[in-house]
Amino acid sequence: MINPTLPLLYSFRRCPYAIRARVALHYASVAVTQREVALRDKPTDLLAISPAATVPVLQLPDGQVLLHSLDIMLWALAQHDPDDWLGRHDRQCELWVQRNDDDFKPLLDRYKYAQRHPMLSQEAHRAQAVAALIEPVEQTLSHQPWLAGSRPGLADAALLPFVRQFALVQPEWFQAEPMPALQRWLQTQLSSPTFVAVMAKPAPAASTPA
Ligand SMILES: N[C@@H](CCC(=O)N[C@@H](CS)C(=O)NCC(=O)O)C(=O)O
Repeated sequence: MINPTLPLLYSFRRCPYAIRARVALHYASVAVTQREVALRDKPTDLLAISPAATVPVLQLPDGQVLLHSLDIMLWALAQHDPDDWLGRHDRQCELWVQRNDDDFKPLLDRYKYAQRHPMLSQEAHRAQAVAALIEPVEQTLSHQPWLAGSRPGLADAALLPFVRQFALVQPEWFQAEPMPALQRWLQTQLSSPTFVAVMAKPAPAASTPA
């Protein structure tokens, strides 16, 4: 049953964009009704409000619709921002997100689905992804614990699900690589109560009694 007084979040559990939106909503303690979407069978009410029909989408009770993960994050932080992530949302933070979304994500997809891009070996795809984001993040984190400095911020949450995906492609290779700062940063966030909560499996839809 959908509660019309709560924002409605169309989500997909494993989608990195949806994960970053859920992390921000959870951090901001914003209650939402969450609707898990099957990407191959999108609900008609999602198609009606989102021309691109991507997830996440957040529909607010006043009818406003947020179609991008970053807009959902910023909206959530505007509601409540207990550790002042917005205070550290500067040009550098924007550049990290841009580098992640525009440069790293397509390379990550090629590394993940290397057999669909046989002009390069999987190792070569991986090396491109490392150069685009992984190496610069490791360098930054080797002299400060978080991307914005001494405290976590929006960039850490925004990049986390994508770096997680990268780590999961070849987990043994990832663990063996000398990237201690990045590995610690990733592990700290993956074991945080917020991340654990947002990755909980959605409850199955209630079945109609026979
Ligand atoms: N710019 C969007 C991108 C979202 C996106 O691409 N989500 C993927 C899933 S991870 C999606 O919905 N793809 C559409 C599809 O698979 O049909 C955002 O930041 O929210």
